Parts: sequence; C-alpha cells; structure tokens
Amino acid sequence: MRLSLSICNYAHIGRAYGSVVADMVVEEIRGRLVDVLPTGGLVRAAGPETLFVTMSDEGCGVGGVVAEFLPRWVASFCSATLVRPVSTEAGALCVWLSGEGALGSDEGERIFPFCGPPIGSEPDAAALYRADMALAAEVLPLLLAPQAGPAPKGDRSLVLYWQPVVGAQGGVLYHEALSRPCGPDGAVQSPEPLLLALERLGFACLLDRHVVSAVIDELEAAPGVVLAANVSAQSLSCTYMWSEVLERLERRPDVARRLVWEITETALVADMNRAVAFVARVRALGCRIAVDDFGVGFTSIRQLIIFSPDIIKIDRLFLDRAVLGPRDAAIFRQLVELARSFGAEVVAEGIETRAQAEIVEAAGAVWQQGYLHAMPSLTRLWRQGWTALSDAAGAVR
Ligand code: G
Ligand code: MN
Repeated sequence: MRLSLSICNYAHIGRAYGSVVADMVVEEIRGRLVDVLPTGGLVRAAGPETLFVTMSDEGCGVGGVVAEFLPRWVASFCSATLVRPVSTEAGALCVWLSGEGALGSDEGERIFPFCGPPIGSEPDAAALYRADMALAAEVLPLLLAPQAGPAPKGDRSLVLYWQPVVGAQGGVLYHEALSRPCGPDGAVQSPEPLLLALERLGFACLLDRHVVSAVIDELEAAPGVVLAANVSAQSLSCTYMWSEVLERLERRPDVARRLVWEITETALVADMNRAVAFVARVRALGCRIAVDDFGVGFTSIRQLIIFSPDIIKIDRLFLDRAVLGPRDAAIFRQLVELARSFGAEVVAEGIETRAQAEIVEAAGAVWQQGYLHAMPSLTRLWRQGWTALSDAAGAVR
C-alpha cells in the first residue's frame, strides 16, 4: 500500500512563519503518523510538504477490507489533524492534510482536498494569516466536542443560537441556526471575525459541516420543524467534505425536506461549476436553498439566476436605509420585487422597529426576521409552539 499525505497549507505556513516552522510542522505530522501506523509502516518525506507512507501487504492486510476503508481512514486522520493544532514556537497551527492513496497499482482519488485560497500577496498577508490562524487554532478544537451551551468560565466554546423567520400574519418559515463563539470570560461574541478568518484560511467548510450536522441532529429530534444552517459559498466547492452529511440526508428524506441551506457570500465562490452541481445535489435530496444577505458581499443577480434559490433574504442594509427617505424606501421595494420575480420566498432581514415592519409589509415581502420579532437566543422556540409545516406556503404558528 502506498499513500502520500500532503500538507496543503505548507506554503502558507512557510510564508507566514518561515520555513523552520513549516518543517517543524512536517516533523510533528510524521510523528503522529508513525504513532498510528501498524509496525512496518514507513514514513518518509517525498517532498518538502509531502509524506510518503508505504506498508507491506501483510502489514495492512491488503484486500477488499483495506481498499474500502483506506479513504475513510485517511479522511478521518486529515480531519483529526486539522482540529488538533500543532504546537510550534510560533504558536498553535492548524494543518490541512490531504491524501492520495494507492493500493497496488490503482490510482486513487484525492482524499480531503483543500479548497481554500492561496495566501495573499499583499504586504500584510503574513500578519493577517498569523492572526487568522491564532483564532482558528483556538476554535477548531472545539468542533471535537459538541456543546449544548456556553462552557464553564475559563474555556472558549462555540454555541448555536436560533432565530425564527416569521410571517407578517404569524407563521414561521423556519428557525435559523447562528454559530456564536464564546470567549474565555463566557461572553458571547460576534461570529463575523471568526467566519471571515476561516474563509481566508480555507477552513470554513469545517465549521459549516459541523453546524449542518448539528442542525440535522435537531431536525431528527423534532419532527415537523424546519431549520436552516448557514453555509459559506466557499464550502460549496468542498464537495468531499459533505459526503457523510449527504448520505445522512439521503437516508432521511423527511429530514432533508425540512433543512434549508442559507448560502452566505462573504467569500467568492472558488469553483462555480462545482458549487452549482453541489446545490443541485442538495436540492435533489429535498433540501431548500436560500441566498443570504442578498445585495451585499459577493451575491449578484447572476448568482440568483444560477442557483435559482427557493428563498432570497434581503440584507438588512437596505431596510436600515429604507426608513431614511423615499429614495431608499423605493430601492428596498424594488429589491423585494426583483427577488419575487425569481419565484422565491422573500425574507427581509434586520427588522428592529414597527416602522420597518410596515415598510416590509407594504413592499409585499412575506417573511421577516429581526430583533423586533425575536432576538437570536439559545432558546429553541419550536419547543414552545413556534413551529412551521415543512411546506412553507402552509406555515402556521
Ligand atoms: O448573514 P446572516 O444574515 O445569516 O446574519 C445574521 C446575523 O444578523 C446574526 O448574527 C444575527 O444575530 C444578526 N441579526 C439578526 N436580526 C437582527 C436585527 O434585527 N438587527 C441586527 N442589527 N442584526 C440582526
Ligand atoms: Mn443567515
């Protein structure tokens, strides 16, 4: 059996921390591999960022069983490596490993491929990478142990908040899951710096997969409830990361039909063709697609044509402005009209005041989300009767 494992962010680490640190990382990963391989496994460097594993056929019992499980084993090793940062003199670093396995002469497909961007070429790119990595190294290990609520004081944690999307005449379209990091002081923080850092590092799909899995757990526990998870557009091209989630949804069409994927576009879609194919697969399973924060970031009208979402959420920027004067109110109305012309359910985000709710209703947007109706909170409001039918048109509260 031959297997090569490459450190996909080796060049990033080299640029941000220097080659001595990058090579320390390679040594640490080599050590971890030696620890888990059966005796007789050989690990040597095949290039600066690639480790090469060879094992005798007897050592790993080559045959049907290994051939089937090798990719899964490699993927779980890569995934575990990412959430167990490597300690270096420059701090803790998260390492993205990806594998290429070959049993006998068969060429295998790439396992756990990296789908993040290269490190930027701006003068401050190295410093930004180090800051992003420091944050990721604190948060990614939390994905190992799902938490129901904030951790005891002194520990960081990651919790899920929930906020409903409600109808003007009552009714709930769905409840949206919102990840919230909690600092060591127990204070709940804004998720934005973390999400942006993970996108720049190319690690967003790891958090997204974690949240989608947690939302599926909730859906399984609460029949009839419709829930949404936010997924970065960047994560849509990481097809590999989603295989287990998709298998789960395939086995439970009743759950798939109650899951909404909110696509957030703070990052450019890395590979549009793959993203479109992924959205089509998810939709074929019965899930609904929402385009989040429409009108800001990288969301474009072209994106609406390509994804043809079931739901369009208009960024709160436009409603914030709509109360300022007739020109901004007209822009908001036209955006709602545009979104409706795609045949989608339209959600207005960021309703904080009665005056805003009235503007939304006058514009004909059916669904609203915002502090006026419900603050994001740990409370699962569906347990208190705020539920929706899986068919949005028939939603009742
Ligand atoms: O990108 P997305 O639209 O999913 O982000 C939702 C974010 O907006 C959440 O972090 C949530 O806390 C916040 N939010 C929800 N409702 C309101 C609101 O009425 N006003 C403001 N300012 N923020 C809101
Ligand atoms: Mn959202």
